[in-house]
Amino acid sequence: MLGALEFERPVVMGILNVTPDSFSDGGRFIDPARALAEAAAMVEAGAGIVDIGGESTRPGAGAVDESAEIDRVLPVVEAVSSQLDVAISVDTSKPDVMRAAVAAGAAMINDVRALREPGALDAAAGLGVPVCLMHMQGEPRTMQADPQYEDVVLDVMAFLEERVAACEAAGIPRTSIALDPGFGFGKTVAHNVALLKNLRQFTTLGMPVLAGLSRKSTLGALTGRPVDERLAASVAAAAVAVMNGASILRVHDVAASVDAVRIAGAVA
Ligand code: 8Y4
Repeated sequence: MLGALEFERPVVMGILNVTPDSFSDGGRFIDPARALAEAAAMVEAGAGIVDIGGESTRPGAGAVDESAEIDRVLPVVEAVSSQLDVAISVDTSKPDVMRAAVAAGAAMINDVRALREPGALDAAAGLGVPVCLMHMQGEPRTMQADPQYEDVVLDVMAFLEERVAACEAAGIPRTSIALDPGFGFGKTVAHNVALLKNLRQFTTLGMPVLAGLSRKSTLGALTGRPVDERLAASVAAAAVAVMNGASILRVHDVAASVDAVRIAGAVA
């Protein structure tokens, strides 16, 4: 389904978090049936991809053990893959999670560390599925402390070009790569605004651009709203991203985002 990453129209990627704060009783085990119902609602609302992730990469979050991440993600990938007609991306940086998820039906790897973890590049190359390479400065625990760039757009583009070269050297063709500036990952509000304003620059690299702005703190800073009141800001940001060339929009609120992406996509 995502064989070659080419998009005639922008596509909405719905976020399915399978961390202990979602679909669980607070413990280690999540309920795949509840996650599946959420995924089904996203597909009904027009999501073309469901992004399933078991590691929280929010600022300040700690690392997740590899077997715990597989225990969280695998039952949900299996349920969605067997029950729904939708492309699944797996949000992970870990080679064993990539292999297990693709074996269970995931069609894409979404790695916020751009395949920089040991073994990740070779694992992704061996699996032969498309990958999203995201830029992050630093590590989730500390990345928002004091992010610095010479020129955020040029610096992030240079990083992504280096990761594309590493992918090609490992056998992942450019036709299987999406690029993502990584909104919120080691960036100030000004950095995030500059990246959104100049997002079209990233399309000159010749690969589809993924934008993830949904509910993020930059939208809170620009609107003064808490995370649970950022729907309108998120939808507006998705529309702007499409106007500026984005092909994949990673969102929490699929139905509203699909409408916005359709309008922006019609005139982009
Ligand atoms: C409220 C809700 C506040 C969510 C912050 C957040 C991206 C991503 C994430 C992204 C790609 C997040 C896994 C962070 N963001 N993958 N993942 N691009 N490709 N924070 O922007 O959603 S998690």
